Amino acid sequence: MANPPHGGVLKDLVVRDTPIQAQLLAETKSLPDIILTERQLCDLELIINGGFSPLEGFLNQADYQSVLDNMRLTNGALWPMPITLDVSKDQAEALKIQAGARVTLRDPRDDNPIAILTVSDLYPAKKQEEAAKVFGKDDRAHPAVAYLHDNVKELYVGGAVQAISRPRYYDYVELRYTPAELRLHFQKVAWRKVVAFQTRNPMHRAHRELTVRASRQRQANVLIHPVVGMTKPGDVDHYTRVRVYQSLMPRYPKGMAHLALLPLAMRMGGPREALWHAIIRKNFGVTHFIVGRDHAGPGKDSTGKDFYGPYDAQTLVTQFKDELGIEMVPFQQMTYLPASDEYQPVDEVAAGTQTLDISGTELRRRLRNGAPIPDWFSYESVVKTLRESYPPKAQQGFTVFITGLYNSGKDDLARALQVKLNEQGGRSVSLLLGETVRSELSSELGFTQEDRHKNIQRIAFVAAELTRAGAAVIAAPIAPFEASRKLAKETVQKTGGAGNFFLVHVSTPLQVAEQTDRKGIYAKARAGQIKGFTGVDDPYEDPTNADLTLDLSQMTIAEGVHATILTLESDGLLQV
Ligand code: PPS
Repeated sequence: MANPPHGGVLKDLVVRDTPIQAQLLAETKSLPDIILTERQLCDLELIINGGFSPLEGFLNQADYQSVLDNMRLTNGALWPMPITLDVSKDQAEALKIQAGARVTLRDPRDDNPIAILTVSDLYPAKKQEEAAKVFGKDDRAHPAVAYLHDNVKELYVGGAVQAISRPRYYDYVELRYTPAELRLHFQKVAWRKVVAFQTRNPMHRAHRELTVRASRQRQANVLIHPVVGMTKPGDVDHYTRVRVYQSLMPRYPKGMAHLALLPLAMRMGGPREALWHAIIRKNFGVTHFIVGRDHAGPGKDSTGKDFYGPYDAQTLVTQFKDELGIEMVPFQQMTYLPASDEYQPVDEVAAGTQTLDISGTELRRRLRNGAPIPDWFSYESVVKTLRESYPPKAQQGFTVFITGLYNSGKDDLARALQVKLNEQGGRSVSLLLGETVRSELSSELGFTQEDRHKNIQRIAFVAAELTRAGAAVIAAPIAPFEASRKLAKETVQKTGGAGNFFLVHVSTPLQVAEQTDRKGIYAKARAGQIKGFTGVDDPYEDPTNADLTLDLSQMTIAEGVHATILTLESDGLLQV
């Protein structure tokens, strides 16, 4: 028998509203729409599938205040996290949101109607109070507090929802279980006691050992229940993590453990979040829940101190032990004992015993450098998956962005660099010369500042996509404006990841570029036949932040290429 849900009844609104689904769908045609944010969609999915039982919608003002003050709904049910639907004032006016109004809530990805909300009330978000009461302090270093101030609109809409359909997914569909489906699964495989493990990170040997220990202690089966909604910004993406979990599952004795994905939007709320996680797991039919060190911890505050103590979450969950209806399995951090080749919670390790650990930062460093990750820390299959998603520098893409005056030698440098990188091998090399881009991508653009900016952003877009795919990109436009170059760098760094962008300034003086211009373009510009020519009657802003400055009147192209190659090498990109 699976654990009864929080409040006694599983609020599976999809099942409840299936008989009137056609009617609701027809009604959506005449209703105003709210296109949900990613976080609102995660919340709504768990409202309509019963993961957030006993909620049947987004909190009204009285429940919101009660959750902030007492971690309870006004009916007394324990509920630590405000689940609110935020809208802007303009949106509320435009959609005529007022008590009694009905609004369609739509999936932002495909516009599908997920539910209809009947508005109970519209009230102001108390952002500072919410931050202080729910997350401990109004400090933007906390990701949920930053989200609250930067993303959450000023008004909350309360009200119950009627479900139309679940959000559609194409990824890992077979691993996504609703509470009802998971309960059925437990029944099918005859699991009476289930201990759930919550995670937003890749799992390694320590996590496997911890869950096996919890299972032994409580004689319960194991549910690996990772969050695939929103986690902490900067976390490993969920595709990689799910592949990691899948590769780890065969490490459990057959039939002992099961993997199911949870579309939760985490808040990193430490103790309150742990309580919330436990309630959610209870709704999924789970009987035991692991709370480890620094559960759902957001890291350091703006003064460099941890937001929460490492075991605050355990303390809070213990406080509500009797009414919670799901048993916490507390754990201290696991550590490796090389002498006995086993993992133990740190509090159980005898004084003087040698232990080994690899921190998250150290793991990222080893992935970046392709350094070994020992067997005692992780499994080969897990490391392989991580290395595919986080290739070492030597396999990452990069962009060399060469800027300089017309006929400064930048094109010759770019071509020679292409040859050298082709000789090196290992990457596909793409050359984006100014003239190629102008004819293939930007043929309708002229040479106003605005058009030049557009041209550079198109180059940046292409370079970023190629860099992300692991290519070596050499771009060589004039790119006379600092602001355009800065944005290009940001685009490549954001999309291409890893920050592999190098700005090379070919600083050959105008006079030399002009003297050696065999095509006579400068002469035409001087004669007024070409207007707004860079260096003649249009500015070139010298870069202030170039990674390399090469005056090709003072060195050969070959020397310039060597210098560029050495820069790439020093960054670890060319290591063999
Ligand atoms: S920019 O500023 O980065 O968008 O310029 P870019 O795309 O590199 O284009 C340079 C080529 O366009 C020719 N051309 C001009 N350059 C600068 N200013 C003006 N007004 C201008 N008009 C035309 C210039 O000769 C370069 O041609 P290629 O074919 O590359 O030699």
